[in-house]
Amino acid sequence: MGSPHVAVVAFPFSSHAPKLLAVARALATAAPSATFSFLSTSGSLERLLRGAVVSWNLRFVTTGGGGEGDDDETPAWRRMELFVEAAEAGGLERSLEAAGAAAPGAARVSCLVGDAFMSMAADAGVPWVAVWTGGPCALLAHLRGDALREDIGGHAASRGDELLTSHRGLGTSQRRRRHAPRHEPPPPPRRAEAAPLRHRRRAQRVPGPLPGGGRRRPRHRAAAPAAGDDPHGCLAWLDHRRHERAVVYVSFGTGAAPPPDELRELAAGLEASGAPFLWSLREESWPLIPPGFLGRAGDSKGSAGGLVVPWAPQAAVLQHPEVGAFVAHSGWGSVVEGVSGGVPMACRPLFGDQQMNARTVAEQWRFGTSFDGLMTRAGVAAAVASLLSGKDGARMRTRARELRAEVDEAFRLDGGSMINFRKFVEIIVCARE
Ligand code: U2F
Repeated sequence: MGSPHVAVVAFPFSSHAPKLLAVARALATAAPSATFSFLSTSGSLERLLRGAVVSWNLRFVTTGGGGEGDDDETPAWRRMELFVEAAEAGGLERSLEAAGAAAPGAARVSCLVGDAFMSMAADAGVPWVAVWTGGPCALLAHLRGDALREDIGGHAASRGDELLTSHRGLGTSQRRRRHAPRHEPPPPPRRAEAAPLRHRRRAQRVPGPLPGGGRRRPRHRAAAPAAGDDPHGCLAWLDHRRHERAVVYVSFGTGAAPPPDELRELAAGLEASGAPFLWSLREESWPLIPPGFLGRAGDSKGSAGGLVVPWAPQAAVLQHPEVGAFVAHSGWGSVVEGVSGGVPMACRPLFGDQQMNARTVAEQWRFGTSFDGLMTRAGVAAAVASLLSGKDGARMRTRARELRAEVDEAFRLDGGSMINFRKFVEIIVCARE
């Protein structure tokens, strides 16, 4: 029996690849006697590895893309589709063979840990563990996809307000049918093909369990820096503030953005709140916010009330003692980082699992709130004031602190997450065809 060789396979779009790389790094450090190969496209690897220090037993293998690249002409959904098609058409298996050939002792891949969106990995002929980077309730909704579809049928719109109480695990916290993840509709001509709900052999594929849904499709963020980079001096700007937990941090992740009208309302609401803010906003959206707003916000050296940047080192920002509130789309990575930082959140879910994640924040974990529909100037100002210092927000601030303490506990050497992680390492290292 050769030495273990684990392939970690990324889905190279939005923040999926950095999340898988974090998994790969943790695994490689925990199992120094095993070889790990991280598979992603060349563009994705180039972005991920800029300045990164990685363990000696973690290797990088370029997968054929089809869909990946910095070609702005091709819409993101099409690049994703091309990428998945290429992987399904034998691309993934060829990459696994290449990883084996290049590994020490030409050790064949003995286990595959892959982003759940790479469901073709199930057919690769090696034990496969799928990593779900979204919220757990959304995963449950995907796994129960057939039952949900049968239950709701063509009445998703008219029955949207009904609670999901008949679905175990989904109906415990005010989750309604309209909160279930939806199939993001691709534009014609594929729409006609995708509309009837077909049975899908692999329930965890990219489309959600329900038809219809969000109008905005995720956009590829080709130029996003590596997660920890701070090219715009956000941490230094925070260091210069003097009032603990007084800053509101705003970010809508790496995919979609709120529509222009809402962005303007958000900007006006931030100003109206009077709270200092740090806003990670992609530069393409800057022309959409009111003239003069950026000027008034100031820059990283100024002492003005706000800082707008195209990218912030979010995880570190949310750990900073100055940050007291987080306005976000409730992407799962952001929710987890909000919890880890003990920062109460105001959620404006945009698509996919984000509706369910927002319910988790507001109704289940109760350390935040969710906008009831669109963001308005008054709604943003009120939410920010409440989270930072309002009476209503006191309970959420307390919950946020309690949850952070639970996270700290879970990540102690003998904590629940660490025990589970060590079990996981054992499983993948011992896995054999
Ligand atoms: C998709 O999520 P997103 O990539 O849009 O959002 P998150 O899951 O919240 O992850 C964003 C990550 O990017 C980092 C941030 C998160 O780790 O710290 N980041 C940053 O470092 N600096 C910035 O200025 C902006 C972001 C999808 F849209 C969601 O619905 C899913 O839940 C998610 C699942 O992986 O993928």
